[in-house]
Amino acid sequence: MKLYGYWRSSTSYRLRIALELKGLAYEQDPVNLLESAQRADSFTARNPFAGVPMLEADGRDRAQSMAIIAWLDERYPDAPLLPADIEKRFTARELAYAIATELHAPLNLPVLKYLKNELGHSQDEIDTWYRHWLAKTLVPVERRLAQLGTGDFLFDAPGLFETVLIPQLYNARRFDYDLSASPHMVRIEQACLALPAFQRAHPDSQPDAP
Ligand SMILES: N[C@@H](CCC(=O)N[C@@H](CS)C(=O)NCC(=O)O)C(=O)O
Repeated sequence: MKLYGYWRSSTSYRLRIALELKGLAYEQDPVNLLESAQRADSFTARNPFAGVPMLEADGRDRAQSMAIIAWLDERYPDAPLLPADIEKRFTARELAYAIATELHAPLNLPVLKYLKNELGHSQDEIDTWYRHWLAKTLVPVERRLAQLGTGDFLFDAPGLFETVLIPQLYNARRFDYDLSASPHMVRIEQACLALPAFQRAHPDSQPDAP
């Protein structure tokens, strides 16, 4: 398998965590987003979404991180990312999809560039935008974790939820989002970052990290 990603892209980080948790071997071919390599004809011919991650696997170029992760879990059923219990699976998806669908979209690089270049917003205004949309989803996620009384992980071991949460917390810290009122997420983050799978997937461990 070959992963086309970018070291600091949260969706690439998300997919690396999934690959690592499932113990799957993969090569990397970095795509430099700062040089707009994702929009090169040679890349969009393979991935019309013009973004990362893309996973070359079983003779196909696969886009969209959540679809890729679901495919990996079905294709390689060992080390499942979702619990066996249907209600627990629901909870993991409820929280993971909230982050993947509602939080990621307004914070994507083209959105931030549009705010800056087309609408002329300052970096301070963009940072405020970023923190606003982080809170809109991270506050209810934290409340749900408190209701559930979670420990080091959502359930017994890290899975889909942690795969999606950890990259978003990495971004939240980059934008100085205040996590002091989010003890459940912070505890889960600390427990995950202590594990080799998450350390190998971390942006700083990637071949294209500066
Ligand atoms: N829904 C997509 C989103 C992918 C995405 O937003 N990728 C970003 C990096 S995190 C990207 O490639 N941005 C560059 C661009 O859109 O020009 C997924 O989950 O894979």
